[in-house]
Amino acid sequence: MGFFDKLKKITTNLFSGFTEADEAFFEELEETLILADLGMDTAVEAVEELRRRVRREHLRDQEEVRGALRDILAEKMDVGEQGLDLSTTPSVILFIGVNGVGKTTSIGKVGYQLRQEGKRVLLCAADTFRAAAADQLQIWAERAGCELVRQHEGADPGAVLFDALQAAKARNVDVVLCDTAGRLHNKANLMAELAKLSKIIDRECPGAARETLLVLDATTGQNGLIQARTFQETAGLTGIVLTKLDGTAKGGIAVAIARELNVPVKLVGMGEGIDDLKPFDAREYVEAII
Ligand SMILES: Nc1nc2c(ncn2[C@@H]2O[C@H](COP(=O)(O)OP(=O)(O)O)[C@@H](O)[C@H]2O)c(=O)[nH]1
Ligand SMILES: [Mg+2]
Repeated sequence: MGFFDKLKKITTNLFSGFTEADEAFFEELEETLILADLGMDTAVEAVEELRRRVRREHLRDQEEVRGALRDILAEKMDVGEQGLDLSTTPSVILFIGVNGVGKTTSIGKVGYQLRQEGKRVLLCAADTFRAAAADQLQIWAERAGCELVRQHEGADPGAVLFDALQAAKARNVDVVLCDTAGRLHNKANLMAELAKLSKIIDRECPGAARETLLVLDATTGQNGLIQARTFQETAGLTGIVLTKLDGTAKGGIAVAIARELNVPVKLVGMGEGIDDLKPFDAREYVEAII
């Protein structure tokens, strides 16, 4: 079962008992959306807008109301370009996020997809905090047919990235995918390190197309949003990779993220395999959940 099929259930029951868009319906809808992980603020706001639209446009039947709700949610998710900017050679994508969310795995998957498109891809093992991290990235590099730049455990992540960018320029690499640590001694250290990596890219590849993608585990629901705010403040995100949507995640978090952070979800992870990554399409998504 595909990702969008899984999501289809969210409001099915609600609409199956639909008779009219009365107060009871709106209340139940709000509750359903909160349970689906849209978060309180986003759910309340969406239902309020729907109330207004139903009144103003005299919407009556189920299909009209459903269509209006789809439009409202799609508008909330319309916060920027959903594709990756790979317009220069090299382009550089930093993957950031806390431990265990799926950064390394997502890099492997993105690398594989770019290879399928014929691009030359280099993975940069700038998570030097744990020895296993570079080993794991190396396995993905082999699987995906990507090049790899790594150093020893505990190496300066900035030095690894510097090497990777030099190699990319010398070898005419199309895309550099940079892994980063999810945990350091404390949060301030982690944020300082991300800022430093960003400066190295500015200096070594000025004018390069860049993405800073925050990887979020969808099963953590509203907690993911709290993490995301911290990263957004310091790292300046260009997009979200929402992982583990194949698990128990209800999926509504994608709407909450776009609305609260004003950052588009660009990719969704739906499993541990190399092929389990999909570009995110807000319209398709909204049609699947509503
Ligand atoms: N089910 C599922 N598991 C995932 C997905 N993405 C990553 N994982 C798993 O989550 C765990 C942590 O992933 P990893 O890439 O090491 O996270 P990192 O610490 O952020 O680099 C691994 O067991 C992955 O196989 C996904 O989309 N779906
Ligand atoms: Mg990792």
